[in-house]
Amino acid sequence: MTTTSDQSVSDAVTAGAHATEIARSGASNLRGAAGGGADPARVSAVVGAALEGIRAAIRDHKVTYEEFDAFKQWLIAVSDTGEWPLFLDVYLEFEVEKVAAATQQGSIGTILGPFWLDGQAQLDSPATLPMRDDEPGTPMILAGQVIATDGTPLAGATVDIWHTDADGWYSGFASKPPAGNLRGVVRCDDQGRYEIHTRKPAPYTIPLDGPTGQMTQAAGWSPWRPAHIHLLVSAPGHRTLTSQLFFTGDPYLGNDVASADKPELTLDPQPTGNGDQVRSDRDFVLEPEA
Ligand code: MBD
Ligand code: FE
Repeated sequence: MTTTSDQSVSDAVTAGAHATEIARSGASNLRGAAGGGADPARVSAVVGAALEGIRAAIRDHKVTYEEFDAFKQWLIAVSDTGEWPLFLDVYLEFEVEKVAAATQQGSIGTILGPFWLDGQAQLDSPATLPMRDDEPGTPMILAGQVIATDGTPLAGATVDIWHTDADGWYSGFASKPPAGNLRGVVRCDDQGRYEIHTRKPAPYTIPLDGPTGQMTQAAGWSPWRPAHIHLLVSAPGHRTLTSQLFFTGDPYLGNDVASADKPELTLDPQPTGNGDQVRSDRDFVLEPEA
């Protein structure tokens, strides 16, 4: 893992290097092992279409040599900063997810993104995520049940959850939160029920000091994602659901830089009467493995 003590290293480089290290092994891509095969017709069709898209942009917009050189330098910077996982997950993953979702049953999901980490705290429901003594933000309970498409409660289900703190930082990728903060793998009870105590996350901006953020701002696009909770919901013999949950009233809903928010994934947490604590209930439906 990249050191976070060197303050001269930007958050973009710190996050990028770590995300690249994970993506290199393929471990972050839980939906598809072993990538595209070597079928020449498919390579020609897909790569050809992608290249033609770029050539069309050059023709249609009369791209100059200065712009071509700037493009080269930008691509090199994406590599140098380790931002390929960030760039690809922000600007392309949602289309891949749509393709995958077209043949999936059960709860609607969305993209994984670049910030999942393996090996986090294993907790039994009801569980409190690892957090600092003075963890800022609104205390929040997320609870529900994991069931199969035929309605059977799924004993042995787990909910792998990760999200930013109330300042918008991910542990493991930003220097502020300690390792493992607001991440955990929660084992459901024998009825597939889970209850997770955490803090409400904040909206997130992609790093503005790296090439992905600079491109975004150069185009005048918003670099923000609405506040969200990432989830991987699993049960033996069932397809893992990759999802995220958002919050009603979030100013960035419908304008997510990663195009990953969906109306079906919006929570409306309600006060529990216990201080400023809020709660949302959400069930997940998993389809049997093919
Ligand atoms: C994120 O937090 C995220 O979830 C995605 C998909 C892309 C960039 C940052
Ligand atoms: Fe995220």
